[in-house]
Amino acid sequence: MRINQEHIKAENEKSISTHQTKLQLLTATLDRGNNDLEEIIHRIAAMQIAIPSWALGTGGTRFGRFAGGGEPRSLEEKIEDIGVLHALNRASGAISLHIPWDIPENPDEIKALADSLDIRFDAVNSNTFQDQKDQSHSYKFGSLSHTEASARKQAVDHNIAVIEYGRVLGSQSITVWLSDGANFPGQQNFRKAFERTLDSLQQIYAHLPDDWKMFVEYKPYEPNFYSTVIQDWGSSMLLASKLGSKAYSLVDLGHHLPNTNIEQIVSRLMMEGKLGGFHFNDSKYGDDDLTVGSIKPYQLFLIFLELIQGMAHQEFAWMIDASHNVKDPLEDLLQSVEAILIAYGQALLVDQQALQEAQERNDVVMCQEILQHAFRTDVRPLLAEARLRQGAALHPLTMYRKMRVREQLIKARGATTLATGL
Ligand SMILES: [Mn+2]
Repeated sequence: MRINQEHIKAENEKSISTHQTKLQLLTATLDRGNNDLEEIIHRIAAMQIAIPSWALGTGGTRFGRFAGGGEPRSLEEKIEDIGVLHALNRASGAISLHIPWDIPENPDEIKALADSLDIRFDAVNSNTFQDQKDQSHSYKFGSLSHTEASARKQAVDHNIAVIEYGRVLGSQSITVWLSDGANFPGQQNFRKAFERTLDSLQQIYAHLPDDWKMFVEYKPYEPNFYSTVIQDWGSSMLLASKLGSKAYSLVDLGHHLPNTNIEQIVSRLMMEGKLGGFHFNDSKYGDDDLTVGSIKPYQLFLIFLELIQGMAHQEFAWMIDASHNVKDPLEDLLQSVEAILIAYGQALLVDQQALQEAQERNDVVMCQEILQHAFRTDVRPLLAEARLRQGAALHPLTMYRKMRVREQLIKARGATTLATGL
């Protein structure tokens, strides 16, 4: 289904005066120059978050999956769903493909469809954490780090094939996440496993087009529970540094042990020019894949406070990497994008000069005041204004429900469809 832009415009008209009042009030309260606020609105409007192709269906856990109905049955329908999101918020103009779950069989048609919805192809993702039906070697004991050369070659070849799928569609980056590791002490030689992984990544890197980037994602545990080969940002950055200038680390918010200072990791990676991509989600305990901003919005704000310093010099690949077990996936994604933009907007509000001055004179109290003043500001009118100017909905979630999108999708696709993916 496609969203009618005229419908959005008509709905926006109904609440425009309330919006304008809120915006005027915020502008007056903030005591910032108009140019300054204009700049913030422009930057919010320019932010685009990629939606992964596996996030359009209801996610499951190892205990079960409860489909919500109307799930996309093909890559085409997944792109159409992202088109719905993008029409509503104008901030979801990219898709991140997962191969082999979403192989583009007719790349020309897929590309034309995405173009018509103003959606570009972000990083492609390889999968060597599962065995596919027709594959010769099992990944049960690893892929790029496997003890057997034939299994490693199969995993390398898969990554090269993924690059080719992406190249045809206009992607310019590949994200490699490995589940390789060990469940028990003594199972794996740490050093050999790392060296084999580096060697495999080097072979993939050799096939990377000149204008491409490779993102090396890390994760401390799961599905292996004793060790993983790329367990943290140190190992990830080490690999990226050894690989070369086109390789970067990728930070997934859920891939840290509890209470890790992620904003400091972000700062360190950016300092070395090695932060390439970011996966957004939220968590209470582990890699919980919850809606962005649902548990720790202050952490997200602090991370953006670091990120905006790097955003002035380079582009990052932004993607939502979450799973929706009990929510309508599209509603959940709208919430996640909103949470990202709120944290970004709040970070942009921080008076950087005053903060630096307070830091230099060790005025600890003022440092906290400056940060929390921005964090406690309701920046949603700035987001709404950014959307309004782009023809998107003032309130995307409200609009989604008013338009009865899910009901229409169920009518068109059925109540029992299952999207591919986890
Ligand atoms: Mn991830």
